[in-house]
Amino acid sequence: MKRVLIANRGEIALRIVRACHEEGIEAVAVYSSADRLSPHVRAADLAVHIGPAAPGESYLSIERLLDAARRSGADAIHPGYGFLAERAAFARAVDEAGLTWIGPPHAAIAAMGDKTEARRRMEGAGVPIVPGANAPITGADAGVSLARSIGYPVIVKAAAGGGGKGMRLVAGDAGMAAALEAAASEAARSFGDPSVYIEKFIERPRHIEIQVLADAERTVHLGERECSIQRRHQKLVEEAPSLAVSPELRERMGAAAVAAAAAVGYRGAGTCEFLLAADGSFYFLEMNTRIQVEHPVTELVYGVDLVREQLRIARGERMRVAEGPLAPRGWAIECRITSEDPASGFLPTTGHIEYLRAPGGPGVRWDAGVETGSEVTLFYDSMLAKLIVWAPDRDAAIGRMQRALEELVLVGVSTTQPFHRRLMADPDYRRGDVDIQFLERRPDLSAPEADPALAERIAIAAALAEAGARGLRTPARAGEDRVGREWARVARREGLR
Ligand code: MV4
Repeated sequence: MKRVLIANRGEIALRIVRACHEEGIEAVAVYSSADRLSPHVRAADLAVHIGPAAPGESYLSIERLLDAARRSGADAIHPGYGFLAERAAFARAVDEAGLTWIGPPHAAIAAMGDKTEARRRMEGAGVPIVPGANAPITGADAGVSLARSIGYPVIVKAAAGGGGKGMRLVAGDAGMAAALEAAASEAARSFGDPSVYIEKFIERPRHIEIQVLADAERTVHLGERECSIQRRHQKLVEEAPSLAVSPELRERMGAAAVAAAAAVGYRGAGTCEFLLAADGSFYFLEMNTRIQVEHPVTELVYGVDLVREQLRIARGERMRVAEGPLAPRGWAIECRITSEDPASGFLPTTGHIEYLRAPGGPGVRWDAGVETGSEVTLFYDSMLAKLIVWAPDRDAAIGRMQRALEELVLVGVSTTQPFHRRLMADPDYRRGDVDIQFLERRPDLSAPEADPALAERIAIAAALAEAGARGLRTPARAGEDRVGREWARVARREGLR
C-alpha cells in the first residue's frame, strides 16, 4: 500500500491524511467544487476534483471515486465515516477494481446492515439481544401476538435501518396496525425496503458502545464510549470511559462485542452499539462497520491510533495493540462543534467563518475540517470540528473542556459552543446522571443566551485583539493573505477601522 485515496471530506479526511503520512503512505484527497480550498485538500499529496457540490454527484458517486483512484494511481481506498463507508456494494466494487479496501470485508458490512440477520447471527454467537423478532413481521396479527408474548411497550424498527429512521413505539394492541404501516412506509422511502421487525422497548437506557479492532489473528475490544448525550440520534458529547461501566461490566460487554465481530468475520476497526438498562442488563443494538466520529476519546484513554491501525490491518500487518488485558487510563470527553443554532431547535446555520481561533494547550485535541475563511453550506453534514480533551480523571477533564471552550473563538456562523458551555457546568451532567432522553428533559440547556450580541462581540474582540497583536491591522498587511482579509472584514463590519 503506497497511495491511499480518501473518499471523504472535512475533519475525517484530514485525520486520515495525517495517519497515512505517519505510516509512510501517500494520501490522495478528493474534492467537490465546494471544497476546492479545504484543509484536507491542501494537506494531501495529490487532490482530484470529483464533481459539483451536491454529494450525489461527488462524494456519493462510486463511479467517480473509482475513476479518481485510477487516475491518481491510488492502490487503496479509505471511506472515512458517512457517505459510502457502510455501503457493502462500494466495498465490493473497490475489491473488484483490484484496490485495497480499508475497512471490514463487504460480507461483514452486509450482514450487519441487515438488522434481522444481525440479530440472528448475534443470538447464535451468544451476544445478548433485546427480546423480539429475528425476522421481518408481516401483518398486524403477527405483530400483536409477538408483542403480547414479550410484553408492551414494543418498538417497530426498519430491517434495513439504523440510526433511528422508521422507528415507531407501540403501547398496546390498538396501536400495532398503524405503527407497522407507518414504519414500513418510512422504511421504504428511506432505505428502499419496507421490511420491519419488533423489539421490546427498553425504557431510559444509556447508549454505550464498544470499540473493537480485529486483525487476521486477534479480535480485541478497547472498552466503551458513553454516547447518551444525543438529540434526535445526533450525538453531541461522548466520553470514555463511562461512569456507568465497572471493570467487570466492561469485560462482559467487551467479550460480547468481540463475539459479535467474530460472528461476521470482522477485520479492522468497528463499533458495537448497546443499550444499557438501569438494572445493568445490556443488549446489542447494531454494529457500525466503520471508523466513527467519536473514535478519538477511545484513542486518548487507550493510547492507540485507530486510523493507523486500520491502515496496518488493511496492509495485512498485525495491530500494534498490546496482548493481554487492556484498561482505560484517565478520562476523555469530546464535544461536537456543529454549525447549528441550539437556541432555534438546532437548525443548521450557514455562512462564512470570518475568524477561527482553535483551542490548544495540554490535553486538548482539535480535529477540524474548517479554518478562518471557510464557507459553511447546507450541502454537507453540519459538524465543523471536534474538541476533545484528556485529563487524569473526569472532573479534571470537564474542567479542561470548560477552559478549551472558553479559548475557542468562532465568528461568522452560530455553533453548538454555548450549549456545550452550559452542559459542562450542569450538575446532573457532572454527576453523570444521564440517559438517552436527558436532553429532551433539559431544553434549558439549549435556550437562547442572555445576550447573544455580547457573546459575539467578545468573540470579535478576541479576533481583533489577535489581528492587532500580529500587526495585521494595517490595510497593506491585512490584504496580504486570506486570514488578514478575514480580520479586515470583521473589523469593517464592526465599524472598528
Ligand atoms: C431502541 C430503543 C429502546 N428499546 N430499541 C435508536 C437508533 C437505533 N440505533 C436504535 N435506537 C433505539 N433502539 C429498543 N428495543 C431506543 C433507541 C433510541 C436510541 C438509542 C441509542 C441512542 C439514542 C437513541 C434515541 C432514541 C431511541
